[in-house]
Amino acid sequence: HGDSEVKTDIITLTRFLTEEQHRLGPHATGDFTLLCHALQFSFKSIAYYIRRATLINLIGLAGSSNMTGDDQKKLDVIGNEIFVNTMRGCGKVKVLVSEEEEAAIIFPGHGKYAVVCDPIDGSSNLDAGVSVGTIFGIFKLDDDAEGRAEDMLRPGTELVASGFTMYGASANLVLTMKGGSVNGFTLDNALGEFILTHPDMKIPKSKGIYSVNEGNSLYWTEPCKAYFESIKYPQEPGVKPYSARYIGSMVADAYRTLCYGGLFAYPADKKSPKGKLRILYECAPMAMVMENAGGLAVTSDQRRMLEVVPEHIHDRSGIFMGSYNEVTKVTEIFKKHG
Ligand code: AHM
Ligand code: MG
Repeated sequence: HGDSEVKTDIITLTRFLTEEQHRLGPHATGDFTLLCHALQFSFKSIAYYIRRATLINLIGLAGSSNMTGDDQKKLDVIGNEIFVNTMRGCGKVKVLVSEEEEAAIIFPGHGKYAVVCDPIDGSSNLDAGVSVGTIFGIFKLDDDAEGRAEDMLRPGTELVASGFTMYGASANLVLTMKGGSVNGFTLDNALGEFILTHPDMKIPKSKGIYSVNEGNSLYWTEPCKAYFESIKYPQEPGVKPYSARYIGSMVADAYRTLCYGGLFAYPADKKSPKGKLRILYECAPMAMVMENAGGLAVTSDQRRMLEVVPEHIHDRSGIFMGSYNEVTKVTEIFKKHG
């Protein structure tokens, strides 16, 4: 390579995936690579529609609500349709679980993979132009699996890959594979390619930032109250209280936490004893990203998030995730007050 000012030897997601496939050796069939290509197309499409939302008047209610009774926005519908269609079209997916679909979708054919997704998480923020994102996880099915919703009731430790795309100032894709590192890609709109911009992301070990919906504090359990008190009113001389940052869009809060460190929490509380966020397509994929970046993710009863097995595809859990030392502190305080 020469010293021209234009960087010509860039690593696109396509190149990254091809190199990964070669690294896995000759027995890798390329099915996973094809599935990832379909995924990246859905991210590009969703990014495109979000960007155009105000222009083509997509903002507003679609006149339907999803199974949990939330108002469903037009973009939610579109994001879900894009996702379902790309996953069906790639021929590699047998089962798909989406936040927007009450039942698991079973595709005919020989797909070996199962995909979980929240096509547009944080969509209540869309009208205000706040960053939203797509969260996804990929499981590999047993060779003889027929494809049933029950196939998805597994712990996050069995995810072969997971990640999310944040549609912000640019579209940022964070991808991690089982036992691997966390890599960040940025969509170059002109090239239409995700470019590796954040290789081997590591979450800082400690950081005095907390991210939680403080408006729920009336309903918090005693250990939960004790933890947040401890970081807001430190007792040791010279220790500064933590800063609060809460966007209310998990992907954006998680991305900041990954980049700067700190703690993100959506605890189970007296009003929502199971928490708000969904295990399969919100908590587990994020937990895998956090752990592979050197952080931690635990439930409200301080179990490792990735080991939780949901009983139903839409089950929820409390979650505390982020920097290693910050999550460890949560666990210590919960044990003391539990
Ligand atoms: P959604 O899947 O209906 O968009 O809800 C999930 C979102 C997360 O992005 C975010 O972390 C959380 O809900 C915010 O909830 P709250 O408004 O209760 O703080
Ligand atoms: Mg969601």
